[in-house]
Amino acid sequence: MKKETHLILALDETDREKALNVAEEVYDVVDAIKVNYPLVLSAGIGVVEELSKLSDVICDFKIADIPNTNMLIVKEVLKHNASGIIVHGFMGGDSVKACVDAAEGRDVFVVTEMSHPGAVEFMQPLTDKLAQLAVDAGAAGVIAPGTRPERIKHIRDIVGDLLILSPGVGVQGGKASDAVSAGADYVIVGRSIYKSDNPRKTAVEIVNEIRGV
Ligand code: OMP
Repeated sequence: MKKETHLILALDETDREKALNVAEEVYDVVDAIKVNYPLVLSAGIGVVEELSKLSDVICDFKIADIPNTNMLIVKEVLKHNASGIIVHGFMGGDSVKACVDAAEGRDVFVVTEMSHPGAVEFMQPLTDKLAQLAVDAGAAGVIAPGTRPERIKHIRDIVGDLLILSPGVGVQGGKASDAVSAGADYVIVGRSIYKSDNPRKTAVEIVNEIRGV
């Protein structure tokens, strides 16, 4: 995945045509496009391959199963030309390792602590272990909360030079420049861009904010 603008678009738009239009508008100002269940369930998995003609695509399926099922899911995802995949870590090291092995060099990102308020209930007490698990399993990077820059700093201390991708910027209240200053390699932004009247202008504004850091 390239690292030019440090911005990843979260394309959770469920109208296929609208989603593809937004992707066409912003693909050259983002480093990757992330898809999640909302778009894939509405448009079909083929949308991943379609988007991959414009950009690297990260499949955010937050995989959380036994190692064999995880392996099968990752292999299916890769058939559609995804560059990366997001997995949970709380199932344990064997389940994450199964994803890394099945990914055959493609990027696996492990969720360490989510960006929403509820993440402090059960995830935050486990964040350190999940971050260490990502390192031990050979993941390419981790997901860390763009809503809590101090937690990004903390997670950076554990994961060393692994990539940190931080969602929660924009509608959830996080600020791109704060996340990058705290150590995020990329910020993930969804609604602020794809719901904007001018998605490209909004994306460029975020990129400029990041460049100011
Ligand atoms: P917006 O809140 O619309 O910018 O979208 C954020 C995107 O990042 C969505 O696709 C979420 O599913 C995803 N996300 C989080 O918001 N918080 C997390 O902790 C993790 C993710 C993720 O794994 O991408």
